[in-house]
Amino acid sequence: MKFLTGLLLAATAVQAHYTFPRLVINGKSEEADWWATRRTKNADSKTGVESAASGDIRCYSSQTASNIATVPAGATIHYISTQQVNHPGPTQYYLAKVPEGKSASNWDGSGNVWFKIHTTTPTMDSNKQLTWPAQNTYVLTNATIPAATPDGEYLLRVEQIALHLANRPNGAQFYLACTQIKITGGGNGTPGPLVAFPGAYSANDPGILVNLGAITADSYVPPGPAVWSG
Ligand SMILES: [Cu+2]
Repeated sequence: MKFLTGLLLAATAVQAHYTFPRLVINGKSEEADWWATRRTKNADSKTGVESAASGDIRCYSSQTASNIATVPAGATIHYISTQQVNHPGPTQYYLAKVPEGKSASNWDGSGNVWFKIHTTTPTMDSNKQLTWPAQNTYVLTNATIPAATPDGEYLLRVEQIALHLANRPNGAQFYLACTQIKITGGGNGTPGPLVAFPGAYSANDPGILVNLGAITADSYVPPGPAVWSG
């Protein structure tokens, strides 16, 4: 019996990590895992990226996806996780417009091209723990594609930053994925500020190197640029 309990605990520890293989657009999921979302390097291991300076911080992938998902501007989106997102930390969404002559199905997302469209803020729960929206569920929090986003192909980047070990350098874990999308019915906004991955984050950012037990909900500062809301 004791042996069995140990096995169950070990399995639980592995399942603490997660990947985001499916984008959901206005309530409709991608047809299959990794359909338009680029299969991430941790698809099997589920381990997070631990260095904000790593090339893996951009899309955590070494391959493209076979499809491009159509996303109407103004759409509500979220991702489905393979495991419960049980680690505290923000969920953020970014977009990068594919340059002329490239396609979402082959572009690598390099350069100062990424703008943030959504972040989440924590609350203090009754146990004095900082908790983020959609924590401990299989679905990441909703975001809206700003209506003013210009038409065209984009990479959509989702991340959830696990901060349970973030009180030591490179202790934060980044769980992320990029999806190949085509935005339709958009506007003529000028998205920004634009940042690069890697580059947008540093290991010492107050939202990355942080002791969650020592801050208030109001004082948490998520890493990266301000949100562009269109
Ligand atoms: Cu974990």
